[in-house]
Amino acid sequence: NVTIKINGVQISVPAGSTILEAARMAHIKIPTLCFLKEINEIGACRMCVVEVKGAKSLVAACVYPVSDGMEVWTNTQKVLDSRRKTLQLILSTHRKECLSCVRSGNCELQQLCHELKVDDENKYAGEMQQSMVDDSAPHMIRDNSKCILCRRCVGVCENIQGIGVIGANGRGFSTYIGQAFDMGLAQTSCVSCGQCIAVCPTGALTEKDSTDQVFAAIADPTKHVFVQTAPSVRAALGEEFGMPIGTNVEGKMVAALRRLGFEKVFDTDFAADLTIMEEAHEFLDRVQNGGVLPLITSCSPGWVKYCEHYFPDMTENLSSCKSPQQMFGATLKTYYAQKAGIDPKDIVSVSVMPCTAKKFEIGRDDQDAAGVADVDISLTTRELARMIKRVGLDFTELPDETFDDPLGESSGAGVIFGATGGVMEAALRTAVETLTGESLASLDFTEVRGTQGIKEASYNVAGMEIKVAVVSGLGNARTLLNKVKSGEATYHFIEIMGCPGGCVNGGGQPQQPASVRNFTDIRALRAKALYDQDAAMPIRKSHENPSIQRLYKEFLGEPGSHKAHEILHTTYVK
Ligand code: HC0
Repeated sequence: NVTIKINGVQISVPAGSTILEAARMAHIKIPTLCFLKEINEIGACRMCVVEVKGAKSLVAACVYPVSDGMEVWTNTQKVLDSRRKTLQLILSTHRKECLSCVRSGNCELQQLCHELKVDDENKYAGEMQQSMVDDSAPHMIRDNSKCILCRRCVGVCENIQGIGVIGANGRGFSTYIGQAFDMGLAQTSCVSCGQCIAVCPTGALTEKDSTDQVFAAIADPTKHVFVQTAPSVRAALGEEFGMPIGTNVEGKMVAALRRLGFEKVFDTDFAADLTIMEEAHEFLDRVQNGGVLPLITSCSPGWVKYCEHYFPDMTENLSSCKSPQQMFGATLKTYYAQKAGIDPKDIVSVSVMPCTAKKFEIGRDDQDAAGVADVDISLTTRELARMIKRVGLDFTELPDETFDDPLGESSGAGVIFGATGGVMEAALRTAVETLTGESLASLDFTEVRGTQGIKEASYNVAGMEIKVAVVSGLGNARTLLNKVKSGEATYHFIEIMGCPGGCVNGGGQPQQPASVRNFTDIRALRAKALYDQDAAMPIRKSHENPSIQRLYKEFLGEPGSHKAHEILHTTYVK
C-alpha cells in the first residue's frame, strides 16, 4: 500500500491504483467522460483533471498512478474551471437537442453539465461540424452531431470485441467517428452487437427504434400481436425505472406488456428449452455418429455473423439450431397459430431482447417457417422501457403477473440462457441425463458459471470424457477459436456469446453510466438474478418442461425429426 493525501485527508490505498480509484476509496467522486475501465483508458477528454503537488499542470486522474506521499486536490477552483471549460468546448459543437433526445435523462454529458453548473451552453458557439447520420446498418443509427469524440465506442469495438470497424477519421476540428473510406457501417464487417451503443455516453449511438411500429400493430384490429421476452430482459429492465441493478422484474414486465395491449405475453425461455432439446440431440448425434466437432452454439446472432465473417471455415461447427428468438417465432406461427386457428399472416410476432443483433437476425435468410418472417419486430430492453414510459405505466407499482400458456412455460435451464455459461449448463443438464439415462444428483455445473471471458471444464459422462468451453465477447472468441484451429485446444462443445458476460450485458440493455460501470460488475449482478430464479424453480431441466413435452407429442414428434428440422433449424453463409 501507499499513503497519499486527497483534499487534505490521509488515505492508504493499494500501490498501482490510479488517482481516480484512490479517490473512490476515499468516497470522493471525480467526474469522467472518456474513461471506461479495461475498455477505453486513454486519458483524453480531461474531465477528470486534478491538481497534484509538484506537477506542472493538471493531471488526468483516470490514468495517473498514485505514489507514496502524493498530495492531490480534486475540487480546487482551477480544477473546477478547467472541467467547466472542457464541457463548454464540447457543447460548442454538440447538437443540443436535449428536450427530445433519446438519452435525455441519462446522458452523461447532460449530467455533467448539470453537476458542474454549465449554464452558458453557447459560450463558445461558432462553426458546427457537418451533421452526418449513418443509418445504413439494420440495427443502429450514428448521429455524429451528438458525438463528443470520447472514443468509448471505438475502444469497445477494437479492444473488447476485436473487430475495429470504427475509428477516428479526419484531424483536428474535422475529426469524426466513422468507417474506413467513409463506407456505411452496413458495408463493413460490423456484427451488430451494439456494444458501442451500450457504452456511448450521449445520444450519438442508438438502436433503430421500432416502438411506433409496435404501437401501430397493436392498434390495428386485423392483427394479432404476440410478444416474447428474452431471459435477460427481466434482469435489467427495472434499472430503467430506478430499481437496483440485478432486480428480477419478470412479474412486473409481464403485467406491463399486457397493459400495453399485447394479445398474449409469452416467454423466450420456453424456446430456450426447445433449443436445448434440439441442440442436445444434435450434440449427441454428432458425438455418436462422427459429426463435425466441436459443436458451437448458434443462439447469439452477433457471434454467428462474426463466425461467418471471420471464421468462415468453422460455420460447419455451428449448431444448425435457430436461436430461441427465432424458434419461438417459428413455433408461434406454425404450432400455436394452428391451435388458435389464426392465419400466420395476421400475426405480428414481436420480441423484446437485450440485443441489437436480434434486429439483424430477424431478417436473415431461412428464418420463415410458416412462409412469413418468424419474428416481425425485435425491440431492445430500452425500447420496451420507452413504450412503458410513453403510456404512463407506473412500472414499480405494477402487480406481478405470470406468462400466458402454453408458450410461456419454461424451466430454470431456459432462464439461465441469459448469462454466459447458461446455455452450456442447460445443455449439459439434458445431454448428461439422456446419455446416462439417470437423474443428475446435482444440477449446478458451477465450473461454467461466472463472468470470466473464457471458461473450460471437462466432465466424465457414461465413461466418456466431454470437454467443453464457454466464451463471451468476440475478442475472446477469436483467441479460443485460433487455439482450436491450431490444435492447441480440443473440445466437444463450445458456447459462444457475442457480448462480454453474455446477454445480460447485451447491446440493447439499459445504459449504465461510467460512474457505475467503472466500479460495479453489472454483468455479475444481472446474472445473479437469473441464477437465483433458476434455483427457486420447480422444473430446472428443459426436457421436463411439460409444454415442451406436449409440443413434441402433438406437433414435432422427436427432437431432430424432419418436421423439427424444417421449422427449427437454419443455414449459414460462408
Ligand atoms: Fe439471449 Fe437467447 S439467451 S441469445 O443470450 O440462446 O439476446 O437474454 O434471448 O434467442 O433464449 C439474447 C438473452 C436470448 C435467444 C434465448 C439464446
